[in-house]
Amino acid sequence: MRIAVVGATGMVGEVMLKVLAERNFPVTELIPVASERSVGKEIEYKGKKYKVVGMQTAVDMKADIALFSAGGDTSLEWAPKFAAAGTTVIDNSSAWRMDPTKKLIVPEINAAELTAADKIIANPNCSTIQMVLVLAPLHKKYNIKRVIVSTYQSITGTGVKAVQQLENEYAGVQGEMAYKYPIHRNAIPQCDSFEENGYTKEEMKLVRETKKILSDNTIAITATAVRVPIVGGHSEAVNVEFSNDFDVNEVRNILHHTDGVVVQDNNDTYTYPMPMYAQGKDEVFVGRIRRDESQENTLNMWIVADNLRKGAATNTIQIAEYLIAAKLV
Ligand code: 2RA
Repeated sequence: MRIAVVGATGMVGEVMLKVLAERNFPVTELIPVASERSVGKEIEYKGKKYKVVGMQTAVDMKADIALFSAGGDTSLEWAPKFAAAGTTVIDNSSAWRMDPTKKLIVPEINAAELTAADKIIANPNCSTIQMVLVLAPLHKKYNIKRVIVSTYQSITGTGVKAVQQLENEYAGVQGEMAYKYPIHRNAIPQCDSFEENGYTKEEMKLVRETKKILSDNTIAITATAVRVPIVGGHSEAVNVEFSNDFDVNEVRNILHHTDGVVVQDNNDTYTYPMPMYAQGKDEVFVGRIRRDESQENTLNMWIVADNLRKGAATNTIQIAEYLIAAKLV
């Protein structure tokens, strides 16, 4: 497979290259792509060096699949050009996610929706992916009425500038700010910009994308997204009300048998998910599973995942693996 990685020099792009190699993805030709200022830079993949090329050069090379993580504006401009050249694009930005003509895919949930006609496929937001992977089997079994989610999001979701800001603040030096406020010893209740309704874009991604992936607009969802000074992954406190009652042990068993989910839930052994231990892994970890004693048919959970892997790079590559296995590319 001729594979283009668009945004190859960025944080997610670098993880995509790492995961492609780890999963021994059938890459016959790698095309690292980045903005003009990075053209000519060398990247290494599986011990071999490749020169970064610009966008138009990459379009002209007619990759089979292009894995995009280059921001929404770049995706809006260039994904259609890659698609017109016959390349199937899997995009990590928010540009296409809510487009009614585009599929929003978590392979374990809805890969079967994909057809050969899908030439631009949207990868959901990282905080959405880890939540819906856990919610999907429970929705099927108990029917979700409402979700309340609070997120505790890694600074890697913002990018290199945020990681540098935290390191500067650790060192007590003033540097470029990724956020309006210090992130060291702080928690910032704003991820991305605010919308008219007073929620942030990050919070509304959780609301809108979850409904699209689960194909159910009747689910009521509200979210609060918070940035915290850690790097391992995103954590989420999820409260979910079902139409039907449930048994907590049955919930654990359902999740234990859900592809891509690992249950870590034992108070006696202090077993629960934490981003420090989720970092570098591809699974979504769930624990603190307990009935919400304040409301019937309602459950509390704690969900953690590496936002750069299952939240971005790995999910994207799993979509590409599905396309190949289903002979859609
Ligand atoms: C964030 N999910 O964490 C967003 C974008 N990666 O900032």
